[in-house]
Amino acid sequence: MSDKKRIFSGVQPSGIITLGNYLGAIKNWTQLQDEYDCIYCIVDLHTLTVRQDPKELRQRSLSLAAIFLACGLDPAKNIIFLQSHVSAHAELTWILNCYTYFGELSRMTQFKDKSQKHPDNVNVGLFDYPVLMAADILLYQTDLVPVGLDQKQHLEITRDIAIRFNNIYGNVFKVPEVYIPKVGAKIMSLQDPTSKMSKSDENENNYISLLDPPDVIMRKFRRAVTDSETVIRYDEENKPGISNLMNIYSSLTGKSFEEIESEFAGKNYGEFKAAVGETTVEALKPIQEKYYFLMQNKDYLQEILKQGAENASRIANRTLAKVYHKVGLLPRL
Ligand code: ATP
Ligand code: LTN
Repeated sequence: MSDKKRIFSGVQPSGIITLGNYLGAIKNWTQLQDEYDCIYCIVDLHTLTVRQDPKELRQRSLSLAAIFLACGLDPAKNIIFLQSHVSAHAELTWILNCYTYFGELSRMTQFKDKSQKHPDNVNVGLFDYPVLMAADILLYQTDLVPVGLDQKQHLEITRDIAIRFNNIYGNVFKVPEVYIPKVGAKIMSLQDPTSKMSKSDENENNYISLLDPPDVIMRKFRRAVTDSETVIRYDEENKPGISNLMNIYSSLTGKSFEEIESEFAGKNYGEFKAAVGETTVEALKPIQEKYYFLMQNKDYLQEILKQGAENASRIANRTLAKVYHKVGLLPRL
């Protein structure tokens, strides 16, 4: 095994990923792949907390693998796999459930938000979501977890569970650190810039999908909600729409907010939106080309997932065996 530090992160195959997922998470993953040992998981079990169409879910899981590769993740450098292919995730979840308190899970904002969104299906899985996520991370003795800002609270509970378990049984789990990008950590909805851009949003105009064709991208940006001023200036509180567009533009071009403000001084919102749209179209073009090419070769994608699951299982089962032993389960001979 290499002495590089280990990264673990995941994305739900709950829809086609958005520009938010890309800028908040996946884009950074590609920049970390040389420096770290990276494990990237398509967290299909997590999506079951919301009703899914089985056929579509299968299709989206494979499609997400293609998107990972299209975004630049090299399968020779990273382990890419499906959560449901490594049974240790579900198994460790059960154990960790017994070391997690009802009260702390009740405080999770994602749980509260999603319960409100799906009041007819507030299932136990939704409540337990953070524990499965903790199991994902802790199984791999992860050093660093690159995620968007919305996942910070889940990382905190993961750390709390790990520390609690270690305090009882000695050093079983590495306590992971969160890695949140400086820009792009929270891309907001285009129609409601006070809430997060989310791939399972019912209104398609709220998000840019990574696979949206150029005319759709341009249209969605053109319609993005702004404000009644005319100045392009970063001010999250009073100008959430424009600030969100600046965030997207900054994250794609590497330009600072000051640079953007002077680039668009004297220009109107329409011109700025068109520039953000064009930059997005250009950034997504090579990703989309690669994606459609990969989707013609499903056997190749399946093979990567198979290899990934084998490599991931090897690491995960080592941690699981240790945990089983520590808590007093008799080994199977
Ligand atoms: P869902 O809509 O099904 O809840 P989601 O779009 O919120 O999904 P996840 O699969 O839960 O996306 O998240 C994958 C990664 O993308 C996580 O690291 C998460 O923090 C990041 N992420 C999600 N939405 C955004 C966003 N709007 N801005 C930045 N990062 C984001
Ligand atoms: N909950 C995460 C997805 C996720 C994840 C993980 C991220 C599941 N398991 C482990 C990092 C590490 C989300 O983005 N909603």
